[in-house]
Amino acid sequence: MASSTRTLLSKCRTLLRQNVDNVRGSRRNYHEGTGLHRRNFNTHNKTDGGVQIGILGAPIQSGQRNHGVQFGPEAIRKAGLIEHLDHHVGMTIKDFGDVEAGYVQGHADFYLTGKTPLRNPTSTAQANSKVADTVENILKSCDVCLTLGGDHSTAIGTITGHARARENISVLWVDAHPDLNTPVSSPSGNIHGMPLHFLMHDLQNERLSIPEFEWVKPCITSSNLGYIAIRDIDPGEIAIMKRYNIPHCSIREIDRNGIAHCMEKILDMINPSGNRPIHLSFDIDSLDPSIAPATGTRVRGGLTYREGMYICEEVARTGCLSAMDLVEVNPELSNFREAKRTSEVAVEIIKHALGLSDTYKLERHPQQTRLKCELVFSDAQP
Ligand SMILES: [Mn+2]
Repeated sequence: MASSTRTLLSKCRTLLRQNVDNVRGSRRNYHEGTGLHRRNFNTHNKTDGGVQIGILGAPIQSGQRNHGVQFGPEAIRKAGLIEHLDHHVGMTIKDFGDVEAGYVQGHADFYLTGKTPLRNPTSTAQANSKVADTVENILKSCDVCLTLGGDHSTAIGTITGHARARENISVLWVDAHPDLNTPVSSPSGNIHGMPLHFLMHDLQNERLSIPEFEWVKPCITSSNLGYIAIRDIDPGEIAIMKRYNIPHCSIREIDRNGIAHCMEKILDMINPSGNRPIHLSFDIDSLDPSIAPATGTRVRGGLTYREGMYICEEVARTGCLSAMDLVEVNPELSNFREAKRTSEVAVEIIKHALGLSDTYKLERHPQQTRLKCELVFSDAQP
């Protein structure tokens, strides 16, 4: 190798190391300096001194066209979700079962909205109305509500229920897609690509009058919403994101700057003072299809396993997780082994978001019987 090439390589390595150190340094300051993860807004109803996680299944499939996504909650439970969470001291799991999500396939309920009809608004709206009521109720007695989808239209219900129960929520949307279409801009007419347009204050002027969805009140603004890992974006969505300056880190930005930098940036934007209840809406298709193949809208070039887990660990670290969706696991879209693998990854995602990853050490306080989880469940007051 020529000596000039070696010198260049050596300079590159030095620069890279400095960059990594900078990112690490700012990360440290961010947490230690602001005390971000010391915030805790969940102070009610802790009768046993532990943390209560309410789990709800939302087997909604009417927001898209693939059969099988309604079996997501069952698949994730079968992958051992409850068993994985239940043995942690200081954590109580309440499984509220599944919401009744009736669906008449081929039901001709659509509206002419330009290019494509809106598909299945009646089924989707009715099921989500029940999800909203149930999530709201669960959050009266539980610290965190975990909803298992189902397709991503489920977020209409979960975010509505969350916003009814807690004030000033922020939403972190982890997904290959922004799911920000309006019924007019949508190329498919699938409601799982439009949940956010129902929920955002900024987009109400673009909202059509759809009687089934009249009950959905806007509850988030564009600055309360952050995207991470998006990579398959429709033209209408790009226009909306630019118009309202919606915080986002695309998969390309993760490539360029690393997941640590991106999480720091996005959390800082949607939860600047570190005390807002976070709604983590995790679409399994954010992960690369090689890791989570059993899902309906696979897009190559997704998050690695560790990037996905890191996102959840950082959310856990804030101490602000208040509700979570894990959606779009469809066990019928792949063979048995791949479906099982996808469901197991879903369980891992949930564990990491709840602060139970093996790599992120839990500490047992010497004087306490329950685990002191400095991630989600810190007792320290701001
Ligand atoms: Mn989605």
